[in-house]
Amino acid sequence: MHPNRIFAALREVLAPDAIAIADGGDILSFARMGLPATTYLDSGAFGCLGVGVPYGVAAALAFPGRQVAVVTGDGAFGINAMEIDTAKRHGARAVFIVANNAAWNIERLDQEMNYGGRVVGTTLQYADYAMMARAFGLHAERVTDPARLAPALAEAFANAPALVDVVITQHALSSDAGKGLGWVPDYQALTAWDEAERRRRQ
Ligand SMILES: Cc1ncc(C[n+]2csc(CCOP(=O)(O)OP(=O)(O)O)c2C)c(N)n1
Ligand SMILES: [Mg+2]
Repeated sequence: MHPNRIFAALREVLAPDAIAIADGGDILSFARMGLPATTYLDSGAFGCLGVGVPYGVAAALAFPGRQVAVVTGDGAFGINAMEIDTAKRHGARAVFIVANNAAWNIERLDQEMNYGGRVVGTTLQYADYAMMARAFGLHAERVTDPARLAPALAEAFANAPALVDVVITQHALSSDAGKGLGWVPDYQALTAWDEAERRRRQ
């Protein structure tokens, strides 16, 4: 499944006042282009991984009447994944959407494209994050069929806090693919935004 399917499905289920949060590598670049929300938080210019889940918990507690959608890479999710327990215990009704590509993929792709295909330390496993979430008492579903995405998200928002584990391909090229987020652009966080800013300034 292509990661952009997640944003297409979110467009079907998010209310206009929804709060959207993104965290990860490639999935962050895709989200910056495709996540439909007017209230939006992410890991900023330095791309500090791990903020997604705690941002989601905080946003859901601060705005209990609004949908909170956290789209996070599986790598980024792992950094603060335990905080789904906090969400459950404190009734923070966020929906955590794990873009599960079994990799720190923006780095894996960087190694594949720019380091002679020597992939070292950047693969994960297609772990069952839905099973993990159920262990903490969250509603959860693992989605492999794109047709199931929008209904799974709707059910997640109805039963939040919830987690939707979406199995996606490693072979989708984001606008930042190939640079591994190793360089911080001069003006804007996303390469595509930085290039637009340069054109604007000329
Ligand atoms: C705290 C921290 N450690 C390392 C990095 C470097 N880094 C940027 S993106 C990335 C991979 C993220 O993997 P994942 O969250 O699974 O997203 P994907 O690229 O697979 O969509 C890494 C390791 C970072 N930005 N922040
Ligand atoms: Mg990943």
